[in-house]
Amino acid sequence: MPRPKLIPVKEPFAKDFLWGAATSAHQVEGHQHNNWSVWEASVADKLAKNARSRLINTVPDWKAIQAEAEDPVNYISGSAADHYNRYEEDFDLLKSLGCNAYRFSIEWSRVETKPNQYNKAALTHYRNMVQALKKRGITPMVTLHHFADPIWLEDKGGWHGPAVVESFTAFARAISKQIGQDIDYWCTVNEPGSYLLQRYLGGGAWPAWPTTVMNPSLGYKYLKNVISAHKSVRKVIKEANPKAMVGIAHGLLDYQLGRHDPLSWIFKKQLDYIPDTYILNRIRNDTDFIGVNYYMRLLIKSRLSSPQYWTIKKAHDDPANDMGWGIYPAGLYNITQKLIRYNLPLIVTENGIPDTKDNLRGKYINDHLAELARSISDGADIRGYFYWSLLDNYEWSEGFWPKFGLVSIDRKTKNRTLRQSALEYASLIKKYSA
Ligand code: IFM
Repeated sequence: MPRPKLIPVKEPFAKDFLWGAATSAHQVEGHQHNNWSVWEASVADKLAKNARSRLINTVPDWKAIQAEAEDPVNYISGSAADHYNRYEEDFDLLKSLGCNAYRFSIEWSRVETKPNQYNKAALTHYRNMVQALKKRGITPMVTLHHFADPIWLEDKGGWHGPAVVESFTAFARAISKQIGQDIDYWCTVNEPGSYLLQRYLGGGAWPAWPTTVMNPSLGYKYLKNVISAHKSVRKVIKEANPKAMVGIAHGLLDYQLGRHDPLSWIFKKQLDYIPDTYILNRIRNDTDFIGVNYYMRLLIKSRLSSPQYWTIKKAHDDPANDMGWGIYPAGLYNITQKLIRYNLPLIVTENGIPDTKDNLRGKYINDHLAELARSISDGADIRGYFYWSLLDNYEWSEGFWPKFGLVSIDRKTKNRTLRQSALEYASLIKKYSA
C-alpha cells in the first residue's frame, strides 16, 4: 500500500545529512594487480582501434574526445589518479568543499594477495586512510567490492563459484578487525546488476568487461552468491560495530514507457525487477539502508521488427552528457519515491556526470539535489548524497576520457585542480546545511 504523502518539510536535509563524494579503488588508486589490470593490457589496442565505430553515434562531441579515445594508453588504469599515495591531499580538497563524508572501496587483491595471505602494509594503509578522514571530521563509507576481483578468486570459480561467499566473508573479517569499529557505513558490494549484466549476460558488443560470458545459469549462481555474501558479511561487520549501517550500492535506472502498449509494459516490469528488486526483496530484513546509484532514465518501446522485440533508448528531450547518457534529474525523485515501500533509509551512494568542459556539472548537481529535497518532502528517508566522483577516474572499458571528477587530474603530473562545479557543489552544501 502506498504510504500517504507527508507534509513538505521546510528544511529537507537533516543536520547530520552526509554530504560526500565517492571513488573506487581500481578507478583511482593506481598500480593494481587484479583481473581488470590483466584484462586491460590485453584489450587496450582493440579498444583504441574500435573507439570511433563504438562511440561516434553515441557521444555528442566525438572530436573533443577523439585523441584520448584513440590512444591505447587511455585504456590502461596504470597509475590512475595515484590516490593511493595522495589521499591526504585529496581529503584536504574534499574538506575544503565542506563535505563531511567520503565513500571509497578497499581493493581485495591488494589486501589478500593469495587466499588467506594478507598484506600487512595494505591493511595499515587503509587504516591510515580512515584515520586521515576522521582527523578531518569526514565520515568514511567503505565499499568492500567494487567490480575488480583478485586473480586467485577467478581461479577458484569467481563470483559464481562455490568458494566466494566464504572467501569474501573472510576478507570482510580481516578488514573489520582493522577498521570495523571506526566505520559506521558500509556497502558490501557495488552495483550487482551491472556486474551481472557485464560479466554473465553478454555485456556490450565490444570487449567491455573481463571474461564476459552469455550464461544466465551462471548469472543466477552469481545472484544467489551475492545475496548470501551480503548477509554473511553484514553479520561479521555488526560483530565489530553493532550500530554499523550495512547496505548494497544498487545501480538504479529510471525506466519509463516510451510506448504505451502491453508488450512495452511487460519489458519495463522485467527491467524494474531484475536484478535489484529481486535482490532487495531477498535482503530487505538483512540490510540497514539502500544505496542508490542513479545516472539516467531510459525509455522502453516494444518493436516487433527488432531481434529482441524491444528497444531501450535515451529520451530525445534529455540533454546528453559526454558519454551520451541522458540527463534527467526527476529520475532521482522517481526512484527514491519507489523505494519508500521498503521502509529503509536511503543514501545516494553515486550520482554524477562526465563533463570535460565542466559546463553542465554545477547545474546537474543543483537539479539532482532539488529532486532529492522534493523526495524527502514527499516522505523518502534520504540520509546522504555522494557525488561521483571526487577525482577524474578510470571509467572501466572507456578508460580515462570521460571526466567525472569534481577535481581534475593532470594525466602526467597528477596535479589536482578543483573544477568550478566543485565550488558550486560547495555552495550548495553550505546553503542546505546552514
Ligand atoms: O564509474 C562508475 C562506477 O564504478 C560505478 N557506477 C557508475 C560509475 C559511472 O559509470
